[in-house]
Amino acid sequence: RAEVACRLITSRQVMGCMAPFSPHAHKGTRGHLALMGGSSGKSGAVILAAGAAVSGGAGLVSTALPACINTAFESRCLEAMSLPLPHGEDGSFHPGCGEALADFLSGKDAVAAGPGLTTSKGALAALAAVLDFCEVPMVLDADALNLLAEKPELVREIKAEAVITPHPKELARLTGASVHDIQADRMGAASAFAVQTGLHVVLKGAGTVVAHPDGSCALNPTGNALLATGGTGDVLTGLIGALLAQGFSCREASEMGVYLHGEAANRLMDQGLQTGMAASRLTELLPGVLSDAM
Ligand code: NPW
Ligand code: AMP
Ligand code: MG
Repeated sequence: RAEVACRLITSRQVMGCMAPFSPHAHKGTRGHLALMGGSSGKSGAVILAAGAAVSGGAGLVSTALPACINTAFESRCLEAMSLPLPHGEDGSFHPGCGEALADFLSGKDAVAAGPGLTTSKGALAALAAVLDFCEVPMVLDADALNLLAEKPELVREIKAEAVITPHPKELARLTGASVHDIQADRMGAASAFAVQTGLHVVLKGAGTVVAHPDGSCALNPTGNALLATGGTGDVLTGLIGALLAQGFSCREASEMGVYLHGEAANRLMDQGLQTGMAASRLTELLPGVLSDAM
């Protein structure tokens, strides 16, 4: 087993990172996040990610999604804008959405892609367009990672600096290793993939590891098993996207994002919550957690 340099993400490192913003700030100076994902049956994934991006401090959030979930999105997410695009019979993006997505990315400060996307033909075309046209930092999660696992050559299409946020099974699909082997050496697995691909790798699960392209690793001390429910990963993606949109580097946004996300879960546990944490409860706490990090 190769030696991997690993440090702990500390409160001292993260708390104080969020610079108080100028009194002259306006929504156009606070970062515009482009979010892409969602499908029929998984509208919640983009609703959660967009809500977390708003609570994570992005000035503007715009979401490109299949039109069939637009009403659900707009009724649940009042602060974010949406771009409804043609959908196929499978409730995912229509394969012809590429050009519209290229226009959609114009003027955005960061991109988050993958929550609820599916791995359909249309989803693949949508992801390929995003990878092709994105020139700003991005975070890729969920089905964006499952598509990269099916088409490894797409990893080379990533031109921008990028964070990926796999859970162990998603990293297993990407690397071809078993979940068992990844879990047996989480730092080694995350670090090797970060070095191989040049991506910042957030390997999620108890004891989240963040690995950077130089091979260095950071272990996140926050978070707890309240997070073991559907949608918490989608919240993390929106939060990291919001931090990227506000100008944090991939290295900073990945480490701050996992720390602050876990801190929100710790505060809920401190309040006495022991089970049944809806992922949206994290989002409700994020503004307070981020304010404490100022
Ligand atoms: P098992 O059961 O142990 O074999 P998938 P997904 C494993 C969207 N969502 N340690 C575990 O495997 C997402 O955004 C939509 C070890 C588990 O069963 C995606 O687009 C929601 N193993 C899509 O659904 C809310 C671990 O992985 C399997 C692990 C599919 O995403 C839910 C699940 O992985 C969801 O976010 C760990 N820490 N964590 C919505 N409301 O719209 C996971 N596993 O098959 O990739 O499915 O992660 O649910
Ligand atoms: P996902 O699997 O994409 O929904 O992401 C789940 C989120 O919850 C990630 O941020 C994980 O790190 C976190 N998580 C899940 N289970 C645990 C656990 N037992 N302890 C700490 N964090 C967890
Ligand atoms: Mg997930």
